[in-house]
Amino acid sequence: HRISIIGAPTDIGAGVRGASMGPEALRVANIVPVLEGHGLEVLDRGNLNGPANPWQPPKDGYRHLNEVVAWNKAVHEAVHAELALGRLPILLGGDHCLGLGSISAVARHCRETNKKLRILWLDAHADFNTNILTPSGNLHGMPVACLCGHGPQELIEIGGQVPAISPKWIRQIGIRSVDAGEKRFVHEMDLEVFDMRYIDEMGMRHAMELALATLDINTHLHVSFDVDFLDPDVAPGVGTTVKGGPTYREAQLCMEMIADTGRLASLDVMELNPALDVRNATAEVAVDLIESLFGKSTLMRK
Ligand code: DIR
Ligand code: MN
Ligand code: MN
Ligand code: MN
Repeated sequence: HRISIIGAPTDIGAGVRGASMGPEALRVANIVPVLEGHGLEVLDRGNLNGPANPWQPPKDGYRHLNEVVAWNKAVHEAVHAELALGRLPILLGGDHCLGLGSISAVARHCRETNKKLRILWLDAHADFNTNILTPSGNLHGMPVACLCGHGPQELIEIGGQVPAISPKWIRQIGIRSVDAGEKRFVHEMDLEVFDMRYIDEMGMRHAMELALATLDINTHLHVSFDVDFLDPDVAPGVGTTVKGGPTYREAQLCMEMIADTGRLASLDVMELNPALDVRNATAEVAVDLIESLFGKSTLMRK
């Protein structure tokens, strides 16, 4: 695959400022040369532009809705353009509200090319809130619901088809913080969630075997990697840490098993917050894991 890096420097959907610095921190942690080291052709397309963060309270259960729409439209067009060129887009966030723009573009591309879509959502959170259910009004807690057609019209229609995706296409991994109303909605919509209890009891290997079970030769696999997926001991540089996440080794196995499918076709790396990081260590761990996602392995594959 030929890779295109797209930076989206904003924290417009988050409750803590600083994810706007994520793209540059990932570049400083050498994301481009690391991928090139695996023989991949990488083009850094630079950063998208969008409205500044006005840091206002929520209105009707949404904070910064107009600005979130503007950023997501920019992300949607940029990601779709790379896919149309036959390239593999890596979106560097930015907060996770931009998963809507990215994945709606992937879904549109899959409709245009008759591909089956599977989405792995690696996160501490389900990101399945609505303006009624949300305790915060922060849109980074709502992108999965928006993709499934539950959200403000201006946002859910960005992909050109509502809903952009079916909940059946999503597998969530590493979940350990779901708000009360959100929990009922996840249950109602029957999302496939491999939460931390499942990973504790069954292991990351079994969780990933099931999460990847329905891939075939015609599948476009999208990975949406919220860096808060990782345990805060290894990844402190995020706005909403939740203890009890995957260890470094569990996260490596998760990425290696995805790489082994050979189906990865687009990626989001979201919520890295350099303002809260320790000497860019979280960015370095993220790049290390991305390297595994693109085929780094200790030994030759047999
Ligand atoms: C919480 C936090 N569930 C909310 N969400 C996220 O505000 O909706 N934190 N995504 O990263
Ligand atoms: Mn998230
Ligand atoms: Mn999260
Ligand atoms: Mn491809």
